[in-house]
Amino acid sequence: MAWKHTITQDPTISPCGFNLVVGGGGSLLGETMASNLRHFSSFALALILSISFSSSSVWASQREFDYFVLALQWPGTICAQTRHCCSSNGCCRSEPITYFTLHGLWADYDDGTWPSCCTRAGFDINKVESLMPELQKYWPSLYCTSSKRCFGGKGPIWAHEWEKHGTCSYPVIQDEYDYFATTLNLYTKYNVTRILENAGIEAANSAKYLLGEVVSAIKNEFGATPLLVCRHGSVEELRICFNKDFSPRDCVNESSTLMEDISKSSSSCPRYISLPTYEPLVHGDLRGKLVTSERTNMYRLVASA
Ligand code: U2P
Repeated sequence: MAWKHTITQDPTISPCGFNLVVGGGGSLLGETMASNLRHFSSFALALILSISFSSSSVWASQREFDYFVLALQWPGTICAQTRHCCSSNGCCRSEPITYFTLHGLWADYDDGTWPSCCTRAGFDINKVESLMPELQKYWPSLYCTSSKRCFGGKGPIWAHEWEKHGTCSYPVIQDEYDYFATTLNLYTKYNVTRILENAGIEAANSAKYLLGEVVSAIKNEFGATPLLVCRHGSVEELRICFNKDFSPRDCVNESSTLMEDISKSSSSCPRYISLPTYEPLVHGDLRGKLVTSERTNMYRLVASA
């Protein structure tokens, strides 16, 4: 199981990753004749492979996924780890985020593995401009580091999620806009923060909730079993799952999969879990002057040490 997991996750060895590597043959243009001849065989091979792995055949070579995972993050847990701030980090907003935010919509296989980087359709922010207010509010990055893109370079979290997962959700999801609009619709339709609040499960540093109580609250409203990921007893992620027609379904049991998480001891939540709150590291307008707080001063001391 562990090796399968690694293989399907690694974009560099997915069919489309291979396509990218051989696509480099185009750089032969402009070289001297001698050089062209020397490289002719690799160019020919690249050309043949590029044709056979063209984007339409990538779909054919990639086994279709089985179900969707809507992965949500709990900022209270993630933002408590923030050690420095930047304008792109949602944790650094002056007002703490008090609701689950989006991590991504993932196309997974029933065996606990997932495809990744299935086509070369790179993220284009212009295509989702009309969704930007919702993306900023509900799908912020909770880190300062940029996310890895499928074929080199880094970008916003949206680029990572679309390229790694969105491109593998065909034929249910048709394109980049569809991916983000569908994800936002699911997120709004199944408001897990409200579901938990209605069950009396609210964010608080002092409160501990029975894991079973949290799972039942979601199950009762959503209609299927979620998957929780914890860090030191605090909820880090809550995942709900869908069939390809977007009807709720149980998530794949964590004990049989998610070897990566298990090795980091983060998927096994204890019997009692918490939904902590956090105080933003930096208050104020990050583009201009910063209004200091006790924690900001602490940060400055650490930074200048
Ligand atoms: O859990 C660690 C990372 O593995 C990817 N993942 C996990 C479970 C799953 O069902 N599908 C899946 O893709 C996620 O990778 P990311 O999108 O963050 O790159 C998850 O964070």
